[in-house]
Amino acid sequence: MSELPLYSMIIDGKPVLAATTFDVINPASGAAFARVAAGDATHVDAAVAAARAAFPGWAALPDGERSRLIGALAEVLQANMPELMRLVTLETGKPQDGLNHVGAGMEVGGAIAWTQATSQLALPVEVVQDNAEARVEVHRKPLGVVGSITPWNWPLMIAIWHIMPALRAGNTVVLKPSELTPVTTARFVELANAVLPPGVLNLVTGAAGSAVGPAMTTHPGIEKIVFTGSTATGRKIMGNAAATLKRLTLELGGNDAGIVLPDVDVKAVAPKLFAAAFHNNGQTCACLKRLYVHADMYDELCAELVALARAVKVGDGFDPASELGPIQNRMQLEKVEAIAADAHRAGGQFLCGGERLPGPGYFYAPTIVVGLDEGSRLVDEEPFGPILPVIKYSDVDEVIVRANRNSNGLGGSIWARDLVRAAALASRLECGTVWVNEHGAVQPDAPFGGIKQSGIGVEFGLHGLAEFTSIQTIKVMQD
Ligand code: TXE
Repeated sequence: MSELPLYSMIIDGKPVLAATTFDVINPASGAAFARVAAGDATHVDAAVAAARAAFPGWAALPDGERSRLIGALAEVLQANMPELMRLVTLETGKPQDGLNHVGAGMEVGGAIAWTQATSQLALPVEVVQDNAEARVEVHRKPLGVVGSITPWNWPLMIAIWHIMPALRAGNTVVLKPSELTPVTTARFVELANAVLPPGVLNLVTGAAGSAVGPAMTTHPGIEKIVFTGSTATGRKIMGNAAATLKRLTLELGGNDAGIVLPDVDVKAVAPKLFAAAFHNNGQTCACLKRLYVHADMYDELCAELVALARAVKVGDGFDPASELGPIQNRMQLEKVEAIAADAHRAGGQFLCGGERLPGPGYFYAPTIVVGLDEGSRLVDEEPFGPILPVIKYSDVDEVIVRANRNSNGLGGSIWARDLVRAAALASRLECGTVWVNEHGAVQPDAPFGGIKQSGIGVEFGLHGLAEFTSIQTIKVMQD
């Protein structure tokens, strides 16, 4: 019998085990460090039943009371920050601090900040007519049970992004974390259930290929699915959700372009560009994934980026010197290797990296490739790993067209000293968020989401909160 710690599901406020368990791997060692209950469709049924039973009471709470309880969840996260940070590093591999401070500390700290901010959001009744004839009010009502399906790259943070607005709006939740990173989420849901009424937040864990995800997306008792993950899985979820006409928020992949104009200070922007592309090993939906650089300073900027890539410290996330950890899983490492092999075949020149690093874990050297254009996999697909194509351009109007020639539309950035020109170019990029002189930074009050194949709907702020509600219009005639 294995001595590994065992994490249970949480259904109706109680820990629930299953007939079997599955192992969770530490990507820095390739070895299992925990076991998790391998749930199935019957557990989804039980969790949905608990969430449905809890819904009327939770939805009927005074708004201020729900806000207070969500504020209490922020305190729970804060009080357990060291343990949660340790679990984040164990299951994702990301360093405790990390390149540009993007690591486990940011993940748990961000979870606290988002929870606090979401506790303060409110969608008051909107009055669109109030005169002698009639009063017309627009009310926001909770949907019922929300199903949340999360990925492995930011497991706790993304769970918080899903759960908190759902709860704030008065819904109850059934949450399924990625089979690759269920542990931090399981611990958080356990802690949260000491604060929330039973059934308000339920956790069902499933092994790879289990029936848990499909059972949620087809379940007649779930009103909405909020999903963050790949475009391919997003399409399956949308198909499965059709029969019950579920509401959907889908935050899918991105292949964000960054465009560097010739007026920049190369030495000043290089570290910012490097961090935007390589933080969390490129495993963030809104990492900079295609870098277009003007011919005037192309060689100079490439040299700066290569120096940064060679200097960055890759290692175990618990080593305080590590800025980048391993890639989170073997499948993703192999995907990065396949895209690198394709880049070689397509004539790309590797200025650095291009290989695994020694060790039992899934480590890969930060890699910069030049000499490729659209039409190669490395430029057209998101590698979701530490490999960046740097692409030369000479005409600004043309590069906007090239950047837009991609099925993704999550984020993009313009890097320039002339901010007026940069802002004008920003509005021509086809994506949900454009940054000028930064890339990928999100905040709890600004909507974030993709267009084209990058998703449907937005998260964060009032626009994000509204997606967890339905509208009821009430018209009262005045005589
Ligand atoms: O994601 P999946 P994977 C991208 C990245 C990566 C690729 C594949 O390019 O290489 O996705 O990663 C659950 N019904 N992103 O395979 O499959 C699954 O259990 C319901 C971008 O890990 O999308 C997990 O909980 N659920 C992304 C979740 O979906 C299903 C972050 C995500 O898994 C399901 C991560 C089904 N049929 C990867 N099949 C981003 N947007 O940031 C799987 N799942």
